[in-house]
Amino acid sequence: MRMLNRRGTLKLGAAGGVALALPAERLMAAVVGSPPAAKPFTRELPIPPVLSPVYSDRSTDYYELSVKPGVAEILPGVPTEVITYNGSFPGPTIKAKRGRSVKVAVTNRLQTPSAVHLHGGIVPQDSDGHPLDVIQPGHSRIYHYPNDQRASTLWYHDHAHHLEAEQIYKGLCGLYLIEDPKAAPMLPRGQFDIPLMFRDVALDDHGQLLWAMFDAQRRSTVLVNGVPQPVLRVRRRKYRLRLVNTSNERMFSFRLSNGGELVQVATDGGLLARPVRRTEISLWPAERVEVVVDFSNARGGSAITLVNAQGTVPENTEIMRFDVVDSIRKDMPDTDDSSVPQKLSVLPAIGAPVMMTRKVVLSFDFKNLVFLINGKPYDPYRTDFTVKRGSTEIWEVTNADPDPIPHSLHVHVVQFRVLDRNGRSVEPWEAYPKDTVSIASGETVRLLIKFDAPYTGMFPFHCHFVDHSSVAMMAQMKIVA
Ligand SMILES: [Cu+2]
Repeated sequence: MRMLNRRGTLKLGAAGGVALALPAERLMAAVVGSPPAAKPFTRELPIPPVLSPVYSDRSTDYYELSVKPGVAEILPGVPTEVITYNGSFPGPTIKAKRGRSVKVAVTNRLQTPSAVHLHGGIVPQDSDGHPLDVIQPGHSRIYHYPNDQRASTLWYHDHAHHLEAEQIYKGLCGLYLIEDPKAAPMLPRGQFDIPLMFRDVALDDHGQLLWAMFDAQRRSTVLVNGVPQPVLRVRRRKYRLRLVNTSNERMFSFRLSNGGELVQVATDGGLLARPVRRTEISLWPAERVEVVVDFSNARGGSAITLVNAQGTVPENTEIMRFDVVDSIRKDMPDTDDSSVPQKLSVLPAIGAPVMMTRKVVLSFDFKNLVFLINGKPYDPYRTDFTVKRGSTEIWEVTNADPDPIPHSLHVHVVQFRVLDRNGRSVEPWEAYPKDTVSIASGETVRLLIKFDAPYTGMFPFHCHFVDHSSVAMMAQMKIVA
C-alpha cells in the first residue's frame, strides 16, 4: 500500500521529529502559510528555456551556468525569492546530442557551496558533483559530460554535502535531454514533445517559499515547470510528455481525468523495448517516465485534467489541464505523422556473470534521528563498497523502516535493471534502464548492475528523498580498474 492512510500519517510524525534536531531558526521560519490563492487553470504552461551553447567546436558544445539568487513568479504577480541556474526557475534545459560532448562552466554566485550532479549521466568522477567536490562561493569550474549513452531525459541538480535538499527545493534543478536522431524518430517531436517537471512547495502568506526539513505535509502546492495548475493547449493529435519528478519527497500517481491511456515509451535511462499502455503512472522523486497521449479523439473545446491520485487537496490533486483546441475541420483530427512503433528500441544486454551480491539496507535511526545505509550515516571520507570496473553485481536493497516511510535508491554513473520486488519480477516499464528505484516500507528490490562506465573513482549511491540523503542516507562506492 503506497498511499498514506490515517494510521500512516500519524506514524510519520515520528520521522517528523527529526526536525527537533535542526537549528531553531529553521523551525522559526516554519510558520503555517496561507498563500494568496491562484485561480486554477488560468496560466499557460511555461516551458523552461533551452540553453544555447556559448561556443561549439567539432566535438563539444560549451555552456555557461550561473548559480545565483533570483525571483520566480510562482503565483501571478507575486515575486518569490528562489535560487536559480541563470535566473530561471526551474533552470534552463540543456539539449545534448548522443556522442557529442558537453562542457558546462558553472559559476557559484551564492553564499553557500554548490555542486552540480547530472542525474542519470555516465560521467567522469570529477564531473559527477561528489558532495565534497563543490564550487565554493565566487568560484567556477567546468563539468564534462561525454553523452556516450542512450538518448534519455536526465536532469541536473545540486548535490553539495548536507545542502542538496534545501538547494534543490529552492530551485537548483534543470532538465538535460540527450537526443539521438536514431532513437524512435517517429515519436511526436518538436512542439509536440513537452517536458513536465513536477515538484511541490510550501508557500507562506506572502507567497514566499517555506523551507524546513521533513516538511512534506506542508508542501501542499504542486508546481509544473514552476507554476501551480497550468494549462497546456493541445491540438487533436499525439503528444510526447516527459514526466520528471523533481520533488524532495512527494510521490505521484498520475491519471487522466477522462481515463485515457498514457502509453509509456521511456523510463529513466531512455526508450523501453516496447510501449506499455497504462492508465495510472506512479512517479517517485527523481524518476522519469515518458508517455505518448493521443488527443485526436477528444472533442475540440474539451478539457482533460492530469490528476494525482495521491493528492489530498486540489492544489496537489488537479495538477494541470490539457485544453483541446478545435481542429481546422471540426470533424477531423489534426494531421499527425507521428506514431508509436511496437518496437521502440533494442536494449543493451547485461550478460556478464555476476561477480558479487551485496546488501543495502535503508533505515531511520529513531534514537539519533538520522537516516542510515547499512547501519551507518554517510561519511564522505569512507569507502563503503569497492567495485571492479566492468563487473556485474546484484544489489539487494531493503527498506527496513515501518510503514509509511518510503525510500528509494539512486546509484550514480550506471543504468541498472530492477530484477524483482519482494521476489516477484517487476513490470517491463520499471525494469530497465533505471537509475532510481522506489522501495516502499518492508520491500526488498534486487538490482542487476553492470559497472560498464569507463571511469574509476568514488561515486555516491543514496536515497533520492533528498531530505533523507541530506541527513546521511548516502554511501559511496569506489570503482577501481
Ligand atoms: Cu529515504
